[in-house]
Amino acid sequence: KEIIPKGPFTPKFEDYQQVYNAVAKALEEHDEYDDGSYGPVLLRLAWHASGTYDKETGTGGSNGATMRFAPEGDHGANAGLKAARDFLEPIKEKFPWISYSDLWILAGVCAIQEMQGPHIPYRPGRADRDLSFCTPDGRLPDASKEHKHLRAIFGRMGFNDQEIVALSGAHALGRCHADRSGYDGPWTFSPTTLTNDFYKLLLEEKWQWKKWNGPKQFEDVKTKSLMMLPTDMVLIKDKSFRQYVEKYAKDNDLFFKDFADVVLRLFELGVPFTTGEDARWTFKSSFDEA
Ligand code: DDH
Repeated sequence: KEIIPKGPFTPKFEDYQQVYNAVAKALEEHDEYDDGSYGPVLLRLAWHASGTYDKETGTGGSNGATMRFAPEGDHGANAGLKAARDFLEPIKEKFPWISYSDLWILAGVCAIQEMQGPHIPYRPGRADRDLSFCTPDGRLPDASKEHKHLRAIFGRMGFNDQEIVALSGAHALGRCHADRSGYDGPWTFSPTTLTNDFYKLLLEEKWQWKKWNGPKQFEDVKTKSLMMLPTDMVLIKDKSFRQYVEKYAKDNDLFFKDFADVVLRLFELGVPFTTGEDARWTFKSSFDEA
């Protein structure tokens, strides 16, 4: 006879670690994608789910997973993120008790850790919401803009200059796709391993405008195989931003510490947790000892 448990299933840390392990396994299995990993696009999904937060109105943020719906999924900034959402669909089927909103953020944490980044403490508590919660277009950064735009966009989420620079180190990972954003190319030579290379390359390479028909972007003079967005270049042109680029270029441990702190907060923006900060868990990665 089947034993039917009483009451709703209350998943525990071990259950979420199993979801983590399933995402990590799928990352390893699907090394045919892009530069060999879905990790970067999974991280971008988690960031674009979270980065819509507006501290004044309390709207947006990772609670809701409203990018599943057309208005938000079709925003220009979200072009290509369907690849990440589709990648996670079999995981959602296997663990139907997890909300899409919790799953997307857990996958972002997993992507960072599996690309050898720092551990990012995590707590569940996000609930999926309907399309009436979709945020208006224009809340995510526009790569063609200047320092004022960066401070306005990230200030709206509650982040300062140091935090903007720390978050931007994520561009050590992944690449731009001409058929998604219009921009093209990777920022670093190892786009599936998180390091402070983004900052080092910004400072150490010579950058020039790329001559092409696409949107204005920079290429490195030496190899012409790396890129920087106009908003990336702002981080060394603006004095206040630049001091942090210099710090992180010199000290990978400091970058990892500040990156973990600020990503943790990004991923929790606007989430009505019923648990305290002490309820955060740290998932074991493939690199941790058993
Ligand atoms: Fe980014 N990003 N991002 N980014 N981002 C792109 C790709 C990736 C901006 C624009 C772009 C962050 C901040 C900014 C990642 C993570 C993060 C692309 C290319 C554009 C354009 C998309 C495509 O063509 O596929 C701008 C502008 C900003 C800013 O103003 C600061 C932040 C804060 C993060 C983060 O994760 C914390 C990642 C990862 C990618 C690579 C995606 C991929 O598919 O590969």
